[in-house]
Amino acid sequence: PSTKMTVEVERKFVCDAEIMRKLQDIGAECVGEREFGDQYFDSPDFLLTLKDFWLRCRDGQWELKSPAVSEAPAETLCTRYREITSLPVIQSEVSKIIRESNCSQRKQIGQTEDTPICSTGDTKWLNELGLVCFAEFRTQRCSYVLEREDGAVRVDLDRADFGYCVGEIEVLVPEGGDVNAALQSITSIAEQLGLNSEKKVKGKMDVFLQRNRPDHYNKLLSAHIL
Ligand code: V4E
Repeated sequence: PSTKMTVEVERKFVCDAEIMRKLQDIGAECVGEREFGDQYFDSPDFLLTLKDFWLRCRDGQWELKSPAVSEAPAETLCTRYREITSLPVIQSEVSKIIRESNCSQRKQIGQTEDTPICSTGDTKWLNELGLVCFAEFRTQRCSYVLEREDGAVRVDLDRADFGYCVGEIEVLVPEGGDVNAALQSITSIAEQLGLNSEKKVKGKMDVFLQRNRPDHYNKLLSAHIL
């Protein structure tokens, strides 16, 4: 399986009524609107998300986001996550985390060291690793692209079905690529859009958990994950 990975560098922002006009003014091109459904999975004791790992199925496409390590200095407004989309690689990474934790802290929940990860049934591997869906919601997304000298920057305007709107300026950097350049592009576009808030903006997951899973939300807050 392909192990190609990318790092997603992203800054969220609060959308105002003027945002679409502002995007057009700075030369962003609307590349379409779509709707998708996300399901996020974790163990009942939050092993993945407490490590800042986010396992998602979006309309049948699996993705695992994990914190990216990079040389670029820490920056509070932008996040950096490594993204894996190959299901076998995702299964192997997730299995490693769950098994490591089972060995060190948790009671065995049925599987042994050499349990094969089976992908024949859709949910079999999830069951074998004891993973359950903890968040499910749909999003309507308007996407814009800004072509810059050093590559494309994407701006997504999201509306989740539980009534929360958020914008994201995002650059995908191939593993080993220039994260600093991506941070600079994002900062410069944020300035052009007149986003001058220094506060970190909540993502859809923040708001979903706060409303629907307060215990999980508080655990992640205490662990400084959200
Ligand atoms: C990484 C993460 C989560 C997974 C969802 O990531 P996000 O980019 O927020 O969602 P979305 O729908 O825009 O995904 P995309 O289409 O870009 O793949 S949920 C929480 N986190 C961690 C996190 C954080 N700690 N702080 C901020 C500002 N964002 C995310």
